[in-house]
Amino acid sequence: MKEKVLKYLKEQKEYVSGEQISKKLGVTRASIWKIINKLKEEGYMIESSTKKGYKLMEVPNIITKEEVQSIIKTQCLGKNINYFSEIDSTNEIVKKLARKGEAEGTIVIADKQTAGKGRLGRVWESPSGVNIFMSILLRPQIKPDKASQITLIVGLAMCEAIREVTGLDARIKWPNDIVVNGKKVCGILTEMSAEIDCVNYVVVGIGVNVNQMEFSENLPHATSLKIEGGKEYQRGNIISVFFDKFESYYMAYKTDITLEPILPAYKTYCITLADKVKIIDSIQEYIAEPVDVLADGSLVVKNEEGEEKRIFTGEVSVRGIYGYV
Ligand code: BT5
Repeated sequence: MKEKVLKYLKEQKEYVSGEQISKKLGVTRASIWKIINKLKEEGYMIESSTKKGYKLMEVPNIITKEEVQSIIKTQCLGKNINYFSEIDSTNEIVKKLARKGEAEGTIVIADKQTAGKGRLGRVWESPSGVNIFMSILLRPQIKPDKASQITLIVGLAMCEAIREVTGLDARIKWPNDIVVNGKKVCGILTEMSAEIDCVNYVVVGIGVNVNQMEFSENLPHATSLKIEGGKEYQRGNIISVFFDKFESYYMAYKTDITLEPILPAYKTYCITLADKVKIIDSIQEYIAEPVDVLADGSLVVKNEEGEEKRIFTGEVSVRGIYGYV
């Protein structure tokens, strides 16, 4: 009921009486009063006047279940939102839910992670109150070798969401880091459970540095939207715009299992295509000229001997020749 009251208050431009809310939502005025008090405790500024009723004046920068539910506009994804003020890793929780049979589109959001993970066992810095840590459960009917393609779709949707909400020139470092002014603001970790020829489920975990102002010394390539944009951003807005975009791309992808429709936009924002890169694989490092990103998500590069090579996600690291991008 709390999310319904919140949504209703958000829709009203003027004061609305307790009686109106209770009639509209079919609950007693006493429960409305309790819910309003709870919302106030969470930081919502709600003006109450005995004559006029209630009016929502300001929304706090939080990403609780009710806040996200009140702004998310998706049709299929995000119908089941689980929120934790503190958790080890949102990916781990989604994996547990997946094993229990939860439906596609289930989301786990956390305000803080105590064991946030990057790829290959790396650590993802996850302090409280400032960033987005969320994971999505997907159950696409695809072969396991296609799962990494979903990460590119997520990267594009988040890059576009960041651009739209902040106006910053966010770019994608192939395959799916998002950078602003050459530094990383978002990382994506895709994990899956699969049989030889079919995927049981995919978990996409996304970490966005939204309002963090300082990073550990060992993270020279990290930045946040607030550091780059010089102002604070509502975390909920970024989540909501992201889901708008991601849902439409993902639904289209599930029909044809190709990245073809998103490639033009992906390439527009892909900073890796802009300049020479250093390719680091398990045996060697070499400088190459980026050529293209293909519909299967691979990156085509030309080495210094003029030979073209296709690089698949997960096989190698791609760096700028003078730094991270
Ligand atoms: C990633 O790994 O970029 C994937 C990060 C995914 C994090 C999300 S948060 C929600 C969900 N739950 C999880 O437990 N994880 C996901 P990778 O490309 O391996 O980058 C990791 C490297 O980035 C680290 O080794 C650090 O060098 C650096 N790093 C760590 N924390 C960072 C941060 N907050 N911002 C930018 N860089 C960071």
